Amino acid sequence: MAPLVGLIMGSRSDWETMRHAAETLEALGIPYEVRVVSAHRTPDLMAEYAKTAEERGIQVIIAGAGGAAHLPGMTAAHTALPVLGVPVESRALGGLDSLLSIVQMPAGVPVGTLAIGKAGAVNAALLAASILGLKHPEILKRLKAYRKAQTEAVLAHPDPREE
Ligand code: RP5
Repeated sequence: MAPLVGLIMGSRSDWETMRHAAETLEALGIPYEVRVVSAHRTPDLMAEYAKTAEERGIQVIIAGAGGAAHLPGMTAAHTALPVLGVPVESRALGGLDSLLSIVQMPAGVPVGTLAIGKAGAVNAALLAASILGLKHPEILKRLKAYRKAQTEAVLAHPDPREE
């Protein structure tokens, strides 16, 4: 099936974080493509990717980046598709730099910004599923089943001391 989600990241070094988005998309049966697209190192590729995503059938873009993390915002500047930004934890500042770079978009071009690191990557995939679920009932059904299983897993093990 043609990819519905474009999963992009600024560097191969972001994969350790962004693989959690990929794994969550797979768990929900959502077709996606994955690419390294850097706002700084490959600016022309970034613009081309963002400008052509919609015509290629992509409906949501998840963009992860760290440090001076321009990728989500610059991607959003080139497309009207929803862009979900994942701040990757940086060595120097623990990802606070990434978070502020992504979340503090000036009015006019939004990026839906998630938490720093793994939680943000997982939640970006879940939020993408919610968005896609508006017109893909089978994805909404799988998202509801995922949430139900999560709830049941917590309720089944109420004692934190048990193995
Ligand atoms: C950003 O610079 C990337 O998103 C990455 O998080 C960070 C560091 O990249 P590398 O130097 O590890 O390639 O563009």
